[in-house]
Parts: sequence; C-alpha cells; structure tokens
Amino acid sequence: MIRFFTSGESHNKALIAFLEGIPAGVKISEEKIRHELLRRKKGYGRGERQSFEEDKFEIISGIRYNETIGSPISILIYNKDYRVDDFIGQNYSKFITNPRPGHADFAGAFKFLRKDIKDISERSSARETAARVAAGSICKQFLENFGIFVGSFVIKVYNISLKFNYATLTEKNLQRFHKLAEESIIRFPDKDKQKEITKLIDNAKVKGDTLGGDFVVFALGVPLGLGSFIQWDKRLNAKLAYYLMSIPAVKSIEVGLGKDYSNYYGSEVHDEIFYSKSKGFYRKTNNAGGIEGGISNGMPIVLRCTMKPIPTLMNPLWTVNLKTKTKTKAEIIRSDVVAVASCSVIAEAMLAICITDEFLDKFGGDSLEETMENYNNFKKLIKKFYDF
Ligand code: EPS
Repeated sequence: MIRFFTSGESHNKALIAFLEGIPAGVKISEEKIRHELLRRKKGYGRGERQSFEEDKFEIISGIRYNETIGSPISILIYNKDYRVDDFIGQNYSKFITNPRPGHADFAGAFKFLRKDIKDISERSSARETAARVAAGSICKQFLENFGIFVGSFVIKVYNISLKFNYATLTEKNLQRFHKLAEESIIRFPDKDKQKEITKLIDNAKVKGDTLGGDFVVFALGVPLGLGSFIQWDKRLNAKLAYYLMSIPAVKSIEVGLGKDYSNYYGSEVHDEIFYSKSKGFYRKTNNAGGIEGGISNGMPIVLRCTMKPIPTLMNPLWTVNLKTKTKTKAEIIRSDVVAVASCSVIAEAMLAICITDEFLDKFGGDSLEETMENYNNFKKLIKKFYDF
C-alpha cells in the first residue's frame, strides 16, 4: 500500500512530498524527477511564476545511493518565491477579502474561519501539484521496472479539439500522440492547430480572461488484474476518478469512450475478444479504456479529463467584500491564462501513484525483487491456467 501526502503553501518556504510503501531496491534518478518538474512548469499561457521558479528539490529520506531502501521517501521542493513577510510578519493592511468566484477563497474562508483569504489560497494553490509530480516521478520509476509507461496529451483548449477516435487509441497511437505532445508548447499533438490555439490564448490574455481544456492521460503495459469488482471501493475506475478529480480545477474524468458511450448501441462499442496462438487473447479496439468490471483488462488505461478555466481573472468578475459586504471586483492576483498542459503532466503523476498503489496491492513485496517474483509468477499462472 502506498501512503502519499503533500504539505506546503504556494509562497511559504517549501513544499514536501511524502511517499511511503515503495519497495526497497528501486533505482531512482534525480534527473528524472527534475525532468518531470520541468514538464509541469511548461506550457504556453502559464503565469510569470513559472519563468523564475526553479523547483529546486532535495531528497530528505528514503533513498540511499540512488536506490530506495523501503523507508518513507520525502522530497522538499523550495519555493523561490518565498514571501517571508506573508508568513512571519503580520501585515494586516495586506489582507485579501475579495473572494474569486470559482476559487477555494469563498468556501475556504468560511470553513476555516479566516479573515485573510491568503490563509486559504496559499494552500489551495496549484503550486502544491509540484510535490505531486515529484512523488509521481518516483512511482513512474518504480513502474518502469515492469514496462509500465504513463503519458498524456491535450485534446482540447476552449473550442479547438484534436480529431481522433477512442477505438483507435492503440498503444502505438497513444505513444505517437504523447511524443507529439512532448514537442508541442501546449502538449497538443496536431501541429496545424497549435497556432490557432496560441492565438486563442493570446486573445484571452488581452481580454484578461482564462481558458480550460481537456486532455487524455494513459498508462501502457498495465497488467490484467488490478482493481476488483468484489467491493465498490476496489473498482479501479472509481479509484482513478478519485485520484484525478483531486487535482485542482479538474471537473470531470471519463474512462475510455466515457460519456460518448450513450451515443451507440452495445454492439457498436464493446471491444470484441479474439485469440491467436502468437498474440494470445487480444482486442482490436479499446473503447473500455482498459477497464472492465472495475479491473484492468490488459489494454492501455485511457482516461479523459476536463480542466475548468483558471478562476483568477485579470479582468475580474463581481464578488462581495467579506468585510464590508459591498459589491466589488474579485482580487487580481498573478496567475495563468491556461494550464491544461501542466494539468496533464500532474494527471500523469496521479495516475502513476494510483497504478503503483494498485500494483503493490496485488503483487507487493518489501523489495523490488520480491515484487518482481510475485508479478512474474502471476503472469505464469494465468498462462498455465488457461493453457496459452
Ligand atoms: C502555480 C503557482 C501559482 C499560480 C498557479 C499555479 O503561482 P503564483 O500564485 O505565485 O503566481 O501560477 O496557481 C493557481 C492557478 C491557483 O489557482 O492558485 C503552479 O506552480 O502551478
């Protein structure tokens, strides 16, 4: 079982990622963690913070000579934009009292009985997701040992969409889209539409507005058998939804064909099962997104998420000042125009953490070797049982 937590505020000293349950003996590259943090920072339309924030990190525990030792892993990520005065001084004149519609500001201020909205926005800020990405990188490196790869690509920004068919999201196509996304400044695989999207983002910026979008996050090489239908909270799709919906601003998650399922007859969308001596059991389509009956079925796990537009607007919406109760404009705070590309990288981290947890639930041992034996043994067993 994985236990994963984060701590830290957006402009306090640092963030911390805490990860317990990774077996001993997993090789960890700091360079790979750095690379993931850099991927999260990127994206056309991101705010000024990303241009100077270095995401410098230090591994505090759990890793020795670049290898996990089975003890809890903690990683500290420094905030370059550490605002000492906001945390140690008590400058009451700087209180923020105009909640931004769409942000945690309003509900948070009442829930925690705080007069300064900064007490809410500092922790609810998406800055926290840097810690998720660092922990996600450790999980990705664990999963690599079993040939599992997690990737993503943006499929929609506002009203500009990528044309593709869920049934054809085979391993090859997913890899191709991910590769194209890596080369794109907005993680959008269709080069011809990139210019249109950047123009859209520029226009939104001029208007002081923001945009949201959709992305696909996927996992390749996930073995059959993760998750279960035996109890409601063990279903893999349910657990993945929980992990992905926890990302700030994510408002929906769909598995495979998702809400489009209802547009078809059953005969048109269920992925037929085939068998050949060379391939074993296989499917030609993957509308199910790799999950049937709450269990991974051996096909790529394919999820689609929607991110709402960032609630901090430079041309702000109306709100009410919490102190004076007068109608006023919402707080203007430095922010992003669009962050869908970064969100897809964060989703990769959450997917990797979730798959790692499920993987260890089924095959887990205290060391990588033990886990590997359990995994190989299961593969052998199902082959033997069904004689293929
Ligand atoms: C973010 C850091 C923040 C914001 C953004 C994401 O930095 P700052 O507030 O210092 O400009 O750019 O946060 C939000 C969108 C939000 O709603 O809080 C980051 O590192 O991802």
